[in-house]
Amino acid sequence: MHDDEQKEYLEEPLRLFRKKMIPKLPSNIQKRVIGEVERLEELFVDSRAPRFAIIGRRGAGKSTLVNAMFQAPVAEVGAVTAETERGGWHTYKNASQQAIMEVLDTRGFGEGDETRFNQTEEEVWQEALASRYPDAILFLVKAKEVDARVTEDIEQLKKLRKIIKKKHDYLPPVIGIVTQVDELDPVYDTDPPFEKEKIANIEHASEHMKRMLKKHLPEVAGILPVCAYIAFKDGEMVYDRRWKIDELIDFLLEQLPGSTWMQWARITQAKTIQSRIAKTIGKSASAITGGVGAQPIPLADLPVITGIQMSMIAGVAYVSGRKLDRKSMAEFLGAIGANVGTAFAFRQLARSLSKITFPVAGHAISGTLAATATWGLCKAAILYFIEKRPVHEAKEAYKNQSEPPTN
Ligand SMILES: Nc1nc2c(ncn2[C@@H]2O[C@H](COP(=O)(O)OP(=O)(O)OP(=O)(O)O)[C@@H](O)[C@H]2O)c(=O)[nH]1
Ligand SMILES: [Mg+2]
Repeated sequence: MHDDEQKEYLEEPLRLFRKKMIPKLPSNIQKRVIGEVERLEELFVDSRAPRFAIIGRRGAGKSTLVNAMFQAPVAEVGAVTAETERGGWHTYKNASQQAIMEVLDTRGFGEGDETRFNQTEEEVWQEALASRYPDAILFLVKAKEVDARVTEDIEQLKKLRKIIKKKHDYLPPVIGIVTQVDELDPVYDTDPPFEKEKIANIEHASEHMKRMLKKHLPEVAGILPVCAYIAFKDGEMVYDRRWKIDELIDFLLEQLPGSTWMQWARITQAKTIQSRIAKTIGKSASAITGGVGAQPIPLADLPVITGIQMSMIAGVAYVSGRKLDRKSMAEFLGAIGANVGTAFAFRQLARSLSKITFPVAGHAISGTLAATATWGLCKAAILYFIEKRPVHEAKEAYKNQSEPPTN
């Protein structure tokens, strides 16, 4: 996602801060601040689409799960042939043709059809894994089939991890997913939230899968039961039987590297995820501005610091799925009544920051003040962009500034 707006609003302020501000900081502050800048760089600059390997037998619900996470019919459900893209990467793109998620297609997994492509499964994987590796492996088993023989599948999975470890020195976490739990008894209890009896059977199936996976793969990251069933008509969702998909999305976030978080939030459109990432951004930005503000700063440097706040606001807006442009940022600043200095610096930021003299004279800031102001802006941005609350609430949050949480 490296379009111009992204560079201008997310990356450029960080780059300027690194270049112009960091060298001026006393070493004790410098160290702390650099750590936080790196955190933001991981989120903003290194940002890329998350990559998964989704493993499971035919009909396990791999494509359906992808659609459930996207809330859109992006993957073909119940595809008739197993031949397309076997062993290759499938890239999901947004309307602007940017890659937003990549899935290593392991169709044909465990089907022993090695002759079809004159390539063994291992050869297919070696090829697919030459350039990229999955950040995480999702291992799907139908709830009704958890006691079928999955040992072979687990062996395959381990082989896949081994190749990745050897090639990329990375061991992707494995997440076991019990799919299609709605199919378990009692059959009349089809729609979530499920009744007691169904829940007990779901737990039973999950426990079974957990025991099995743990036995062969003790380091498995977690087991989650889900129902991913959704139906679309003409691109619109007409039926939604999803259960525990948000929990899965949340769990996956913890397994994914920070560089994929921004995209993950946008793909899944999950508000809880978006808020969590936004708060991470806000905490780093507050620590940076607070650290810098802890010592006297020449006025000429203020825009560099304001730039961090702007980068933060742009980050929150981006996470919410908004297009990054001047309009949405200006709208927000206007709505919360941020001071002209902030808005001014922001408008100029993309041009030459070094040439700007900050228009608000005598703007004395202290470390705490800078940190609380930044955190106030973050809270307001979360309410405005993510929670989509009325403007006056965002304004309140900005005015009632408090210290950022320490954890
Ligand atoms: N009831 C129910 N049906 C599901 C669920 N998930 C998937 N299905 C159905 O199961 C069938 C197979 O789902 P797919 O998502 O195509 O499975 P897949 O793993 O991608 O299959 P292949 O691509 O052929 O390997 C489809 O008819 C889905 O509608 C679920 O959670 N509940
Ligand atoms: Mg499929």
